[in-house]
Amino acid sequence: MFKKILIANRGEIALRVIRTCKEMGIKTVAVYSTADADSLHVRFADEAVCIGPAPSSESYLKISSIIAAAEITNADAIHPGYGFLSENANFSKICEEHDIKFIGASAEMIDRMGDKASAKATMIEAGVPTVPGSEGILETFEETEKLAEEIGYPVMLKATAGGGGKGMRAVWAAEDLKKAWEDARQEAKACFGNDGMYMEKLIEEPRHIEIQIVGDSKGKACHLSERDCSVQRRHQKLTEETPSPFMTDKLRNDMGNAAVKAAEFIKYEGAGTVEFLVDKHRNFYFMEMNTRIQVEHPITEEVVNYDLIQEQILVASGVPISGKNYFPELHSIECRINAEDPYNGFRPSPGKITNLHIPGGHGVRVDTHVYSGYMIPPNYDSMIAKLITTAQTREEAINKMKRALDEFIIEGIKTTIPFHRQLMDHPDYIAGDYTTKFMEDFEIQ
Ligand code: MV4
Repeated sequence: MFKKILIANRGEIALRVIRTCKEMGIKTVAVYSTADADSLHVRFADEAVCIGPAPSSESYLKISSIIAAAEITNADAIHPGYGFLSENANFSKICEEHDIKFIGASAEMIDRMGDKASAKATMIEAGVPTVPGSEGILETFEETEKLAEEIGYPVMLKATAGGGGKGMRAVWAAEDLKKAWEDARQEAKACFGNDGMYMEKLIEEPRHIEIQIVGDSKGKACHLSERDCSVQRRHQKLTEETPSPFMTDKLRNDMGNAAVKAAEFIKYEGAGTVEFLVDKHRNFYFMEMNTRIQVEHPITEEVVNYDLIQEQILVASGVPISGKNYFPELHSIECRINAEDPYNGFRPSPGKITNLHIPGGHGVRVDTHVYSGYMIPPNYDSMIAKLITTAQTREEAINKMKRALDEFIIEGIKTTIPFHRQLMDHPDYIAGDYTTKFMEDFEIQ
């Protein structure tokens, strides 16, 4: 087992990893930028190393500084959290070259799943349902035009180096294809330096339902059921829940088994998430595979009573998984509390938290790194807390979420609390009747 783990991240996920390490008797090393000198992950880690100034590119993304911190503290593993270097194949490779265990996917796996067209080709080989479309990258516009006619409009053009909606265009009619093709390639080139595009039949008003999986070093994988992440604004998840209100036992088994088949086919090691698009007929199609722990992992932990960070560390140290699958015994909802103003286009609202009261009570979990007097730096992601409520039924979990949101006091900055509070009163949300289109029609009062 590892003696000392360096957490190459900040904020709530750094605290989350430190907590589990302490419970496992593993020493921890925090890395921090000068903007995070007063952060709680610095305070609660056994050791802390300043790795540079505020800008991420000079600190949390600076591979040489992080490796140096691991060397001088003699850390035998690095947990990357999510975001930052968590899906950076080069970082995974450099850790391996320095004999530091990267608690995440191998460089080869990150590359294979990071390239969306190659991920899709892999899933087709594995026999996982995928959206009908091109076999790999589209070489010319003529080929694209011909294939769109064969598939039938509407179609979706997607960047192979993309993800999270960048370099993606929905095309509803033939006359719009040329411009969409050029715009998407230009955007992909600008964002990823790779304008490789592929095409799929457009799935109208899909749900985003993802399956948590864990694979071990013996080639075995299991699933821990689903998370419904359909409530998103500009590809930013706002709230997630498990079980999905759209799920049936059959669909859960079919999706869970497909995700396990995918993980075992690629011999996936560690915690991962297989994202699916689900249409209104409950057909599901592979969308993407994430090779990291996700922001929303706590709702899964709450309903199957399982520490996913501990599992990541155990699997990385070679401990085999039990192999059984996990099914929700409860209902859990997560609301992402961001330092953003929902009444002004969700624009960031950094600054000092002058007063803070964190909700509690039965079935309430708050994963956060903020404290009263904390200065939210403008350099990083705007999420400051995750409010998670868990109960026997969805109705009770929603009720508990309303009570907890009303109790959550954060003064000195704007937050998305008012948005979440209104969401919990929205009839379509309460009915579980929402897709990825939901936020397009949501008007905050
Ligand atoms: C799609 C789709 C409809 N049809 N693919 C969005 C980002 C990336 N995860 C893929 N996405 C989509 N791919 C086909 N063939 C609709 C989306 C989509 C979406 C998917 C999940 C969650 C939110 C979304 C918001 C807009 C579009």
